[in-house]
Amino acid sequence: MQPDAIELIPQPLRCEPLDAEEFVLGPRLVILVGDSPDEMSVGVLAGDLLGRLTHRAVEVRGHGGAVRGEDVLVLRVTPDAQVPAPESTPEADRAATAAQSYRLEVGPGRAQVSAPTTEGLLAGFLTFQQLLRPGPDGLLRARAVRVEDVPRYRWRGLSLDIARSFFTPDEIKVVISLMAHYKLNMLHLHLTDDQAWRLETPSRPRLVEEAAEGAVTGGRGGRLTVADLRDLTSYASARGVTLVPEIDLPGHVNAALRAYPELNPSGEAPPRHVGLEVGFSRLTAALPATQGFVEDVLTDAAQLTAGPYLHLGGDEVLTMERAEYTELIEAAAKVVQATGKTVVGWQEAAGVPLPPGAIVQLWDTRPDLQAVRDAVASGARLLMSPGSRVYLDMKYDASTELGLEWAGHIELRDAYDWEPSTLVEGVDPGAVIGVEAAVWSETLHDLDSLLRMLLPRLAAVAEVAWSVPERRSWEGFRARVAHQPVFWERAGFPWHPSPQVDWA
Ligand code: TNX
Repeated sequence: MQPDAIELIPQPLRCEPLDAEEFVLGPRLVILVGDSPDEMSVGVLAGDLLGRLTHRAVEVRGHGGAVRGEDVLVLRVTPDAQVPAPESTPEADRAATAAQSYRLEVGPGRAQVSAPTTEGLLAGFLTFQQLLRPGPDGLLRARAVRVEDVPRYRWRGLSLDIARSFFTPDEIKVVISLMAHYKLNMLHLHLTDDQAWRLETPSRPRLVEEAAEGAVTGGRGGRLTVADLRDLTSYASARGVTLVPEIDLPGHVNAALRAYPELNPSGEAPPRHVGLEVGFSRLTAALPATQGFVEDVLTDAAQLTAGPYLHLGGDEVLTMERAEYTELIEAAAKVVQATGKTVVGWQEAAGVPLPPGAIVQLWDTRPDLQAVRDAVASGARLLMSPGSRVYLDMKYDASTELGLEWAGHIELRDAYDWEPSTLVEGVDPGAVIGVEAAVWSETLHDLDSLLRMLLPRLAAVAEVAWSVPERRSWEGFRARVAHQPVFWERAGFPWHPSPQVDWA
């Protein structure tokens, strides 16, 4: 049997069909978990998800075992379940990725996920969930398989722009659930831009008071409160997703300049920005108010999120000399470092001396990339977000109603058929920390529009980030993705019926 005949996305490292009956999700389903609170919370989430699928409450039981006649799903954390990272995983990330590994075995009456951590356990459960298909009797069933799986890259992300147009916490949760379904683990939130400032920032209350209701023309205003962010953090964490906040500096700051006029050389607030132009707004290094502002907003953003990363932007500052840009980014990076977080910045920041281990996010492969190579040579890691592959706000083709076109059209195969480790010539493949899709909201002003751009391309990017090159092929992906709409439709998600796939 071909490996692609088992319809999983992303493709696992190893997956072998077993010669046995399938597991039927019948009325006597129980989830058995280990004793730790963390295992119990994965069990509760699994029970909740399966309960929704079966329209029945699913019992989650600690140790004690099953009663005869019950169908059991066993979820357990055990160090010996670890699957070693594959060759193509960068040395620096082998331990972190192996920690996200899992083993799954499915047979009649019993399915078991074992993993070294709860992240791995959750990933294994989600694989099990993807195996579930309705049988002729209407009951869901999973075929008998053995899976051993470990991600290739530790960073499998999606960047979501909630600044141009706002997405509510509930909508962000939908995106997080979708990410988890495809084992994406990093949600980068683009929280600030020219049009608006979305994050309640306690040290600088005027930011949301004055600038949260803005949006691009046709877009939605709104803000995330401190409580919203806390709630999103735990929702995401329960699903294996880490939030990465971005405060975009020193450009993309028109909203901040409106809220705090002392950040302008003239001392006067600029007009609202509702257009699509970029690159015109900027902080000014020589102004006395600037450094305090940068310290306040980055420190607040660091304190409000639990994850180890903080993104300081750095993109598209078109009205500033290099020296001033360097001064501002260096100062901002020091603030981030002082908060204990790892600096992430867009590729323009690569020319600036950054703290050790900083992450440079590549988005534009058109300019000369020497500064990126140099940054890598001095220890930076690279996050791959090439616009022409993974900018999911690009139109699929000329007939796509919404979206932009500056990086070209991106059909499903474009999003799938590329290799992150060789994208930038002359860079050590070991420097690549992972892959991140991005979806900007200039033209996407509601959840349905957003989802139609994400599906099916997000599944493609997830496989690029998770699966080793030897296990990836367009033909294989094309065959497997054809069976994904059952999940999207069950959830009521709109999607783009790419003509490149024979949808099942
Ligand atoms: C480029 S990529 C941008 C964003 C736009 C996006 C639209 C990057 C760092 N900047 O400001 O929203 O293109 O596709």
